[in-house]
Amino acid sequence: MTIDVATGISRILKQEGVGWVSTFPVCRVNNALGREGVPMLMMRDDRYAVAVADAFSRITAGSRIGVCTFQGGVNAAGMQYAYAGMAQAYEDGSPVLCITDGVPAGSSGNSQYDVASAMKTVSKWFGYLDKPERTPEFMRRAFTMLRSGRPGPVILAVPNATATYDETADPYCPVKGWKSAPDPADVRAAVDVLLAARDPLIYAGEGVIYAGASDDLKAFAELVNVPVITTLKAKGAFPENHPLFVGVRGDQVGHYLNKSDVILAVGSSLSPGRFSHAIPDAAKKTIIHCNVDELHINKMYPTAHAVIGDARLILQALRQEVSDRTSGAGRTAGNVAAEVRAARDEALARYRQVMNSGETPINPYRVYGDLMQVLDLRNSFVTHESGNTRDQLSTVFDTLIPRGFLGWGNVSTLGFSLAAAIAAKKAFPGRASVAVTGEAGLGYMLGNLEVLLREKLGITVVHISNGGFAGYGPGFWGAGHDPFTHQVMGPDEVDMSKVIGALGFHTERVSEPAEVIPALRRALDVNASGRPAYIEFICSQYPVYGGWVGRGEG
Ligand SMILES: Cc1ncc(C[n+]2csc(CCOP(=O)(O)OP(=O)(O)O)c2C)c(N)n1
Ligand SMILES: [Mg+2]
Repeated sequence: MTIDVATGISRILKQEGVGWVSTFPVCRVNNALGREGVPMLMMRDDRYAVAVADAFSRITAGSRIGVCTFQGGVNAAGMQYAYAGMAQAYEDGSPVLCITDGVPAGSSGNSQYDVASAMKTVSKWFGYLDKPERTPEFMRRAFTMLRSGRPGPVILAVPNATATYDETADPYCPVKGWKSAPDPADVRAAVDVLLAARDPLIYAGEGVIYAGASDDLKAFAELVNVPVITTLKAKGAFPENHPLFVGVRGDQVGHYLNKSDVILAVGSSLSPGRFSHAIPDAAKKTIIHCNVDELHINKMYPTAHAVIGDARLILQALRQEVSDRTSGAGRTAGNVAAEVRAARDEALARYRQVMNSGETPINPYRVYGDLMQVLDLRNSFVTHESGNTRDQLSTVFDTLIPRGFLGWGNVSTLGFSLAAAIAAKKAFPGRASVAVTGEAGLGYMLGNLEVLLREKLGITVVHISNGGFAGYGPGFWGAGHDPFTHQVMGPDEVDMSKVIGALGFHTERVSEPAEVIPALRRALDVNASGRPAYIEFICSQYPVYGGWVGRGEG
């Protein structure tokens, strides 16, 4: 049967289990998606079309691939605006499928912006579908790359969506994706080092979540009796109420990074970043680096032992090896759990104190502490924004299940939290979904709030309303690193709860600490009936949070 390329793509997406596609018009595949019954989540700009699909892939750990479409081709306005979304997905290694118009044959070189070279800088693979018959082949390749190896975005450009081909000539079969197991010799070498270590530390990255290896990480950490830190993006990969959990950031994390002699990194690139810990005095430590491929091995620090493969298969192999060598007893060490607990209690004391603060303006930690009380932490989703909400929440917010909290942003593009909260609602409709933002993130998301009303997405936006870009301004923490660009119109000048309330959201403006919990409860209640909520908490600027450890400390 002869079909056009757009119809072929739509049918293949259905075969691949794609339940909806986020978009901002126009893309020439969209009408076929509509005809074929693939629902479209129409965002209000192209960047958010990408970000929602990207976040869906993250939140489902790639088990359900997020797909988006946006305008490309000769008139690539949509693509140019979507670029920020793709750059974020690429930077963070998210397996999202982006479909766009390709520059038609005969039109290349006419516009200034070079689609192919731009797209190649933000994708694991950029496919240009140059012949209609190649539709199944390109889709197979796309899903192979989305479901195997190191995660990253795939971009498919379709120059002629109405060209036709014979659907029966190359019937499409869904791609399962493949994993690789580590070399047993590397596993043995890693275990030699680990069992001889004095103060080993597990450094867990987001690869653990993509591999579905959280339970394996827990079982392995318990067997070897080794404390665990997680990266920002892996927050939740290890249950944060576990006795071996050290933290994501905070003095206790620095303490353990400094004192460790062996670091077993799993599912983390160990890349030096603005929002990650370096390994202090790395030359004096032994690094075992378990990763899905070689890209990050011997990057920045010499890797003493690499173990290459899928994080779950690696953790299972390591566990088996340790178990065999110790007759199932595991590694005996002192009372590691008690030491971890003491280090956490000491480092977190000052945050726990302000989580109970009765001061006004409200201390932002009071909002976070109350949020933890109101939510069922095993059945909810919270994410942060760029700015202090990221730094504060990643220091204190207890995450008990993978993706109960989404940490994001090797570089953090303001506004992503709304996309993440939408994606979480789509992925787990029964879970409460909360985005915590400052005024800058809110500014980015305003145009997209209509989507929540139209789609009846019961999400709560928590605004830590502090009238400025808190990390930039002058205050009790010093002169501020950018005081000239710090202040915006704050709660005294504009009442955002009225602005957003006029749109149709349930809104409240809260200035009393005692009102935080009741207001959050009311918001979550209206969310349950599909109505979005915005709560403005009038807060102090309180840029206090755990730091990231640098290379030289020790
Ligand atoms: C797209 C983008 N541009 C610029 C930045 C730099 N940036 C990071 S946080 C921030 C301001 C945050 O202020 P606010 O939202 O009020 O949060 P607060 O720290 O006060 O809680 C800016 C401009 C960024 N992260 N993303
Ligand atoms: Mg602010």
